[in-house]
Amino acid sequence: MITLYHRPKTRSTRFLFLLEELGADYEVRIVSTRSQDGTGGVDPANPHPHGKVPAISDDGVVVFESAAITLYLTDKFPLNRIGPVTTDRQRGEYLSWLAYYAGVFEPALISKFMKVEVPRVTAGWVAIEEVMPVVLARLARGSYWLGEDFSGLDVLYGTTFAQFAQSDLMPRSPVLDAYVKRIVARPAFARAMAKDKG
Ligand SMILES: N[C@@H](CCC(=O)N[C@@H](CS)C(=O)NCC(=O)O)C(=O)O
Repeated sequence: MITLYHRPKTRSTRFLFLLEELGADYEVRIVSTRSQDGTGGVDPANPHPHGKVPAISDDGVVVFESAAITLYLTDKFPLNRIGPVTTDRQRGEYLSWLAYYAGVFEPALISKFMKVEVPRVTAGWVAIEEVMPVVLARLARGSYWLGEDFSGLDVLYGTTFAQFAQSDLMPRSPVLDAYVKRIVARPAFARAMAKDKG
């Protein structure tokens, strides 16, 4: 049985979405985390090394970090075909964009949010202004990140764009708007949102 360590309306919400997409058997354990306003605290029940969410435990096997959890879960439920398996030609693409999410995309977004200039060569990531043309070219190729098949990448990127596409962190883009519409129209997304409310 998979346990999702979760705090509503955080990065762990997207794993309600992925677990619903996968049709997985899972339980949700609500934990406290530190909040920006100084309230809250690390929950001793949470196995994440920094007391963050998300984390999952699968019969005692702990996985943390959104990209790792995505890969773990889509590998665990290969029949649902929500992530290319090791023998699939798209596997390399899948791994690359999962790592890009954690190592380039999110740092770029957070740098912009925090108004921190990205030093072009010394940082391992680039500014969001350099990321978004790559992302938009990618999304213009098909309905989802990997083409016509929904994947774990759409859980990560799709939920982030659902939150930020209308913010001043992002360029206005019909391609992005159409992508977000497709993501939030998925029945599993609606189920996840209902569960997130409790
Ligand atoms: N890189 C992590 C980020 C996780 C993260 O920062 N989660 C926030 C909630 S959205 C959190 O738990 N913050 C509380 C804290 O930092 O103690 C991931 O993608 O899984």
